[in-house]
Amino acid sequence: MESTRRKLIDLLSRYPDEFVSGQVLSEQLNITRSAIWKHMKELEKDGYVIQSVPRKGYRILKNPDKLSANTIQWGLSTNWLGSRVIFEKTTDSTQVIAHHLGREGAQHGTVVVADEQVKGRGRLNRTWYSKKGDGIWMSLILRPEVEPQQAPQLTLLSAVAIVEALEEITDLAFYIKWPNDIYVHDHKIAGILTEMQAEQDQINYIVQGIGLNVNQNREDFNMISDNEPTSLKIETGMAWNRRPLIQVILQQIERLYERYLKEGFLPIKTMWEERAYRLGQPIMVSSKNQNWQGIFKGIDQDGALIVTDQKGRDHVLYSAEINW
Ligand code: BT5
Repeated sequence: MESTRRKLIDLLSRYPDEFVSGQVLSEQLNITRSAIWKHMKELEKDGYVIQSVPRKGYRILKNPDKLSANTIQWGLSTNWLGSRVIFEKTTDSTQVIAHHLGREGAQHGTVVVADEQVKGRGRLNRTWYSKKGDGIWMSLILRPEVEPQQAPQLTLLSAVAIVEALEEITDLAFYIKWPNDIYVHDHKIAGILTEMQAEQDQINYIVQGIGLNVNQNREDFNMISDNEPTSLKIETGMAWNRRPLIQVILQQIERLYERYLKEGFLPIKTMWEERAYRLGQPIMVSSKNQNWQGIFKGIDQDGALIVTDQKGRDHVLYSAEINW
């Protein structure tokens, strides 16, 4: 966001119930009062509702619900994640844009957000429904200096971060279904899709897609037959503003990512297992065209799934579908 406008918002937000005079704003920002007025008009285009009263000054009546690169970045307290934000009103998939940017050399921490995806995708090219204005559909470009085989750990890392973010803003408990689904009350609310471009022993870039259902109603999911998804609105009975949600998620991911670089995967593994959906319970495993039942024991040092079979032997699975 243009830095003057960001400062302007910061100043006005410090006194939410008071007017701040044009004089004070112009002195603090070292610009003319007519420049202030022009900036206010630009902020209104971003969805801010600003009250301006002669001889009193300005105050913010409403922060925008509308997403834009500016509104996402204002108030975002990360160091690198989201330092560049690309926003699209509608697009096929934020993954496609992020891959394109990744190939072109976009910086680590670039974030692509869309209001609507018309070809949103999950794993194995499954459809990801991404209704306009009702969810968080975003892709992160990451350039981690870790081995390519460690990339799946980043899915687990972000899953923990998203759970922490959601628990920070709601009173609900969220769980992670291995490897990439976030669950609440036995229903899927979010999914993560981690895709990688790598040479033999080096990651070129990772595109990590995050889809989180926010303001959908139950009937918005009628077309999904194989599970019963949910949204924050369905679970909490109220609508949510996506902008602060995106910010908390990015903040949590950046925080955990830095911890991962310093301390490795072990702390993330522990946090993940604390939030694992149905840990210790019977599960159905589908892998390599075989279906079998076992007990979900946990994850290993790499983030692979450990399932104990009926003879008591542990199996370490790097890719599989699990069900109940
Ligand atoms: C995922 O795949 O859960 C990963 C979803 C990643 C979506 C993000 S949005 C931003 C970025 N851009 C993209 O195009 N994708 C990423 P998977 O585990 O394969 O789950 C897919 C299955 O979830 C589908 O087959 C449906 O059954 C179900 N599904 C589809 N849309 C859903 C939704 N909005 N909420 C919950 N479940 C959904």
